Amino acid sequence: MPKAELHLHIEGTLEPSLAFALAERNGVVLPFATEEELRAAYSFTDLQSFLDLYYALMAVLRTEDDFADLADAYLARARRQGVRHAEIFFDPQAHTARGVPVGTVVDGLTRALDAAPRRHGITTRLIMCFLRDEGPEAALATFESARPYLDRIAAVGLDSAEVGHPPAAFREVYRRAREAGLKCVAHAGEEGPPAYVWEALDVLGVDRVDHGVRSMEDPELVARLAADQVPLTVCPLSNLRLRVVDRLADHPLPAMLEAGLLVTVNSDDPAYFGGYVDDNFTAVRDALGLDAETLRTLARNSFRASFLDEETRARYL
Ligand code: ES4
Ligand code: ZN
Repeated sequence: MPKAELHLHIEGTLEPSLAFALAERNGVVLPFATEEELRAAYSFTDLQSFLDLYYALMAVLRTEDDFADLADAYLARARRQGVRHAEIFFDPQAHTARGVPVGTVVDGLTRALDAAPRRHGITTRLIMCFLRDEGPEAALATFESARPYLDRIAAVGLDSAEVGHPPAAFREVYRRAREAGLKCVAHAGEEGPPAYVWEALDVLGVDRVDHGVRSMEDPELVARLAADQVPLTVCPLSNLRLRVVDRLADHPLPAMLEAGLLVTVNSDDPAYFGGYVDDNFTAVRDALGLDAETLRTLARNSFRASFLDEETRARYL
């Protein structure tokens, strides 16, 4: 089924095999001797323990070619899962902190993304995320250092450790992003409370909420999200692996659809969470008993919620 993927961290598509190949190519020594040893480290139980491994493995990403190879590998797999359009997050601060210039990251990623329509039949957008646990001043500095590349960036986002880092602190960088003509999204309501979703909407003015599953705890928030048809990019296998839900059968996705929310299904960090986007569709179908029409609605929602222009979007609806 043709679909768009709207919540995908490109660094979260780094498979163990590519990590070892890039480590070899760049002379980087990983703290894991074998792929098996690395896979054994995927025993995270919450967002922070996942992020520790996610940031550690990025040490292998150093050159423009590395970022191009990473993105091309994702696009090839995504196409096999029915993806026709992908809006892809990247974390510039996770690379600049290691001495990799933001231009190297953007040039490498856009080389693969520019080739994707012909090579894979996938259109793309790039979303630059700020690491919320690094704070608002670092986000502002990151935004300013990326100004030369903004013509290749569609939107800004906010990710990393959520609890204790509410959206409101990032008001100024979102104001600048919007002033520069960018769209705005933010992770909110994954591990954080509904108040963070309210702030993402009312202080940051986001066009979409990433995750947002904890919005279901606040009926007034649900009413607002439904009334404004604010898209929510839900990531079921991520929620399961990071224990936002104990069992997929307990996932709020059906209740979210029932409440009239504009929900989409996405893979988040597929190399870490046990599946790409169609694997997420299959998992919720099986665990929650979703019928074919509901699955079609979710796929249609992914295009409705995308940043594609109206005319292109209409061709998928
Ligand atoms: C992330 Cl699942 C998740 N949540 C927040 N930040 C992230 N960065 C990469 N994956
Ligand atoms: Zn995410």
